Amino acid sequence: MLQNDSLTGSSVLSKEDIIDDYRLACESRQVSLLGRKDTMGGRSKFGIFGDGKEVAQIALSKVFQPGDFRSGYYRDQTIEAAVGNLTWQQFFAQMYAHANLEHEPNTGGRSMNGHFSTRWVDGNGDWLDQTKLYNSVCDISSTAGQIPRSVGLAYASKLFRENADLHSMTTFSRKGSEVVFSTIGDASTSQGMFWEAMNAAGVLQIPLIVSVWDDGYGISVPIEYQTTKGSISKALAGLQRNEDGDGIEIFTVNGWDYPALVETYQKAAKVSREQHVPVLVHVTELTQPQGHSTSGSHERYKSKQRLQWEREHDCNVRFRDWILKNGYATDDELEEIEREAKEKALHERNAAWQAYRKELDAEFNDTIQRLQSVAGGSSFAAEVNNVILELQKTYLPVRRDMIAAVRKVLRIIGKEQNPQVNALKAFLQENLSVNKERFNTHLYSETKYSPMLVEPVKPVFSDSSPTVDGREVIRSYFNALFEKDLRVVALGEDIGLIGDVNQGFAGLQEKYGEIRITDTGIRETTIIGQGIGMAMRGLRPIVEIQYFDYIYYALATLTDDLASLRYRTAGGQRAPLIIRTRGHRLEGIWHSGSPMGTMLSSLRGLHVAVPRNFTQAAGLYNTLIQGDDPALMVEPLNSYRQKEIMPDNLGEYCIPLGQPEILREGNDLTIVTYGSMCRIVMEAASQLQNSGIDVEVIDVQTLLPFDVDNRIVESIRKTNRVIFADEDLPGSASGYMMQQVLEKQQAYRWLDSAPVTIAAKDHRPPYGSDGDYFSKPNMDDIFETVYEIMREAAPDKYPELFNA
Ligand SMILES: Cc1ncc(C[n+]2csc(CCOP(=O)(O)OP(=O)(O)O)c2C)c(N)n1
Repeated sequence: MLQNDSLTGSSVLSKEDIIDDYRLACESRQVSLLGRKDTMGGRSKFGIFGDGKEVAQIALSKVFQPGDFRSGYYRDQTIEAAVGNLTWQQFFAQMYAHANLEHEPNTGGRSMNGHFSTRWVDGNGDWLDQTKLYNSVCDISSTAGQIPRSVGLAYASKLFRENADLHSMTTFSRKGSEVVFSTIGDASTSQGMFWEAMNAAGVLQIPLIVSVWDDGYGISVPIEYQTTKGSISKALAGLQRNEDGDGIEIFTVNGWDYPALVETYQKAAKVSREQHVPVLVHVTELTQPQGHSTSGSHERYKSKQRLQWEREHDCNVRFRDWILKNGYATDDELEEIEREAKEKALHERNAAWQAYRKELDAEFNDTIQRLQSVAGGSSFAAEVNNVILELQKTYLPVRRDMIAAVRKVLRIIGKEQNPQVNALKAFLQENLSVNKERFNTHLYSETKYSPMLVEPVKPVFSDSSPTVDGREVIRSYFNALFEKDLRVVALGEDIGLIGDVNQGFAGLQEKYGEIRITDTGIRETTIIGQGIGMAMRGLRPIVEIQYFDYIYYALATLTDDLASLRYRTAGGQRAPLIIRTRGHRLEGIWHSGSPMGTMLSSLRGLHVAVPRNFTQAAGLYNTLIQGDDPALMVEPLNSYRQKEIMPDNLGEYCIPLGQPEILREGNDLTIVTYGSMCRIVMEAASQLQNSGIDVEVIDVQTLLPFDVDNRIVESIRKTNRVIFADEDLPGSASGYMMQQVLEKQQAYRWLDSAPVTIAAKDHRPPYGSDGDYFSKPNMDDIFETVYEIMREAAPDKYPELFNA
């Protein structure tokens, strides 16, 4: 009678297990149904649910062990509940955007529903013991965006297994026995990220189990439009491992077939955990009982036949039939379970709603009372009362409504002087600050490990400090770092065997082994993903994007996943990954890029360092490696062969973030710049000196953060004139610097001349020295721009340079 005879060992299912599973499947279904109703009824803005995928997720969760990772997407509510990460009350709290970590610990109300996570960082900023957690990386909405980092999470297991020096990191790994469960919808496998990751996983041989929840559609677009042969397992068949060599294991199983699913996941987890083989589990014939999300109805694009087929193949219905057919429970018993599940879902939903409204209603009543007391003593009572009435009429008022009403009232009566008005003003300020904490925090580390708190240490030079190429400085720094910190690993294209295209790692693979300094395929997105996943597991990866211009390939992963991680978890997760790249001027359209503005717009949440040479780079790396934030380091591509004096204390000195350096003092005009432009600006400054113009040159060193102590305004106070110079596009990073200094530091107050930006031309720089000269700002441009500013201010002192 038992249909699960094929299940082996301790995992043979008992009747109790099966009934518990059915109960969970029913509860999960009920919360999906209720969730949709809640959105339709206006309680939440949006809903997306895991209905139709319950049974497969239960099967997966049976092999999900403490220490393993889920790196999935918005359908995974059943896995999360099954492993105990999610209560249904929390599920609803997230739907309501309950911005309170006690109620919504996944994201503190920051993400829409279906975005789950476990918290890894305790109140002191220390890592929790990940080997005891069912780790769940906070989901992102971008389809397939979860896949690149999954590679890194699984790759970390490989490092933990193969590098004995890491075996002491017992709160992160049990010698690499952790597997990573990644999940993805069938349509999202169309994304390049997915293909890149599957190939990388096959190459790397890592314990990554990718489940494709195949319900045949990506919103309305059917699988035939998405996937070659209409089947991801068929399309990927060439990766199937066989006796000839490595590859991935591929399983295909119907999503309504409970025993087959349980068995499949047992096999998948065993081979992956024990042998570090990547696995694809293609779960077919899944359904979407309520359609894609609350945004639409699937009746619009599914035929009647398809809808009928979905009803018949609903995994919960099939599971029920199987239980009955095999005598594990009677119809009455199952009905009782279904009734209880419905009740439980309702109860949890009501509890979530009450907890959510309780906070808001208390604030609402308080606000009304304060407004009323202000109205009482005001000569504008009628107008204030109108605002109160409007607020009282609001359906399910939220904080926005309350604070907007308070601000409106203050605009009406703000000039009146009485204790109530003052109290209302104070109330507003307090509220703004509480909500700032609620919604605007944790973009960067607020822990004791913030790189902003790293003690600066100055580089030390002595008579015996050698003068060497810049590349030798950075290589020696990496050598010192790898010697000192066993958690540090580096990977990227060409960094292993040849020590990177500019020799920054020359000889270091030989010294520290392939496991620590590793060549990768040409796959920028998963290089970043590999770094993110490793950093999430306590390692300190430095991953390389070979040339800055190629960072665009990985930009989606950088911005959606890495940059948002700490913020979207309200400080619960972090990935202190350092990305190393080389940029600014060299030669050619794809090797001269300095797209700093793009980085500044996309990468808030990362620190962005733009050192002018390798002495500075080494000190900035050393600060970043001690912090717990991610960062991008743009090394100056044309400086690897420039001579520098090698500091005696490499690996010890730390250059603080957000501290500009004055490279040259002057009284007439301030030039704010960074990176490779420093040298050109310094040359211009020295030539300008010959014309009697005394320029102050400031290297900002890091663009994020930017001059945290407002030192640049002090310079402008003295010179009263400023140029922001870089080689990005006009209005890009130079515009950002201008905003930071003129607006934030209020430097406009001290200006006697119009502020000016000097940037590159709008197009990418052509190849060759002439292309560079006529496209990027050069010494002559800077000289003349400065001179013209000075001439405009004092034409008698500075005669026309030459007739144009
Ligand atoms: C990069 C990106 N493109 C488009 C979307 C909009 N979108 C959200 S879900 C979805 C369909 C996903 O279908 P599938 O991968 O099959 O997963 P399912 O929702 O069916 O489980 C689309 C197009 C998105 N979230 N991210």
